[in-house]
Amino acid sequence: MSDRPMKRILVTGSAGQIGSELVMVLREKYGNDNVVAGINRTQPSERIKNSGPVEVCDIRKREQLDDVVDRYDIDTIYNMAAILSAVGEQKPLLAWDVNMNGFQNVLECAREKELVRVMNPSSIAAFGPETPRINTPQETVLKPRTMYGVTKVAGELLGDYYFRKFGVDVRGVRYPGIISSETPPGGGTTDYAVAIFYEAIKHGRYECFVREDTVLPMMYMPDALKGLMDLAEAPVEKLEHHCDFNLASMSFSAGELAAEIKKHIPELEVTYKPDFRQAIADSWPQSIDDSAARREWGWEPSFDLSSMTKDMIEKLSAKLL
Ligand code: NAD
Ligand code: AKB
Repeated sequence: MSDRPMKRILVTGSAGQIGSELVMVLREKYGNDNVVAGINRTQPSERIKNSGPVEVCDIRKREQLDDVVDRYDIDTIYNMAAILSAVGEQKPLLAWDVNMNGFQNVLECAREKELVRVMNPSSIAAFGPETPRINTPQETVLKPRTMYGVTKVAGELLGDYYFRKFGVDVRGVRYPGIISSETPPGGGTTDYAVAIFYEAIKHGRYECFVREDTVLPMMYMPDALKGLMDLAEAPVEKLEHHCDFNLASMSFSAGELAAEIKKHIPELEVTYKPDFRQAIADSWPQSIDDSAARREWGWEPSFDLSSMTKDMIEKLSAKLL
C-alpha cells in the first residue's frame, strides 16, 4: 500500500451530476492542469472545458483509459462514470457493462500501472427490502432488487478484493440521493428531490413521481464532494472499511421537502403520481448509520434540510431567472 501523494487525477464521468462539480473542486485543490475531465458522449460544462484538460474516456474501453492515464501520468482515478438506478432498470445490460466491466477496467488499469488510489462511489442502492430501513447499519443485508444495486454491491466487493489481493488502494462511500444545482441528475430514483427545485422556480408546480410520504436519505453536493475528498486523503492505516462506507446527512419525505420549499416559494403546488421508481424508493433505507465513517476518517456533514433548501433556491434562482 502506498503513501504516495495524489498529484494527477482523472475523473471519469465528468459531465455527470457529481463529476461536473468534483472536477472543479479537485482543480482548485490540485491545480487545473493536474485534473483531467474524462467524458463519454455528453459534453462537459464550459467551466470544465475552459479550465483544464478534457479527454474522451469510455471506461468500457481499456485502451482509452490506459492512453489517458499514460499521457497525463495519472496516479489517481475518481470513477464517476455510471448508469444510475432508473436508467439501469430500463437498460440493465448497459448498467452491468458500465458499472461492472467499466469499473473492472479502472481497477485493472490501477493495478497494472500501480496507481496511488481509486475512488469509486457506491450508493444506498446497495441495500434492499430485507435491509433494516431505519438507521441502516454499516454491516447488514445487501440484497438489492435493481441492476444498479446489484452492480453497487458487486463493485464494493470487487474494490475490497483488489485492496486485499493486489494492494490497490480503492475507496468508496455509499452516497444517499445527491441534491445539487449545477448539473441535473442523470436518471436515478432520487432525481425528484432535485427536479422539484427546478420546477418550483420555473413554473411554481411539480408532479412528483414518488408518494408524498416517501422518505429517503439525501445529501447536499458540497457535503458529498467534501466527504469523498476527505476519504481520499484519510491515512490508510486508519481505515477498517474501504469501498462501502455508509454516509448520512439528512432524511425527509417528499412532502416535507415540498413544505420546506414552500417557505420560500409559497405558491408552489405539488401533486404526486408514483411510477416504477416508487418500488425502487420503497426498497431503500430511510435513514443511515454512518458512525464508521465518522470514526474512521472524521466524516461530518454541514447541511440540513433547511440550509440546503435555502442555498439551492438562491443558486438556482440566480441561474434560471
Ligand atoms: P450521472 O448519471 O449524473 O453521471 C454519470 C456520467 O457517466 C454521465 O456523464 C455519463 O455520460 C457517464 N458515462 C456513462 N457511461 C460511461 C462510460 N461507459 N464511460 C465513461 N463515462 C460514462 O451520475 P452521478 O450522479 O454523477 O454519479 C456518479 C457516481 O456517484 C456513480 O457511481 C453513482 O452511482 C454514484 N451515486 C450518485 C448518487 C446521486 O444521487 N447522484 C447517489 C449515490 C451514488
Ligand atoms: C439513484 O437514485 O439512482 C441515485 C442513487 C441514490 O444512487 N441517486
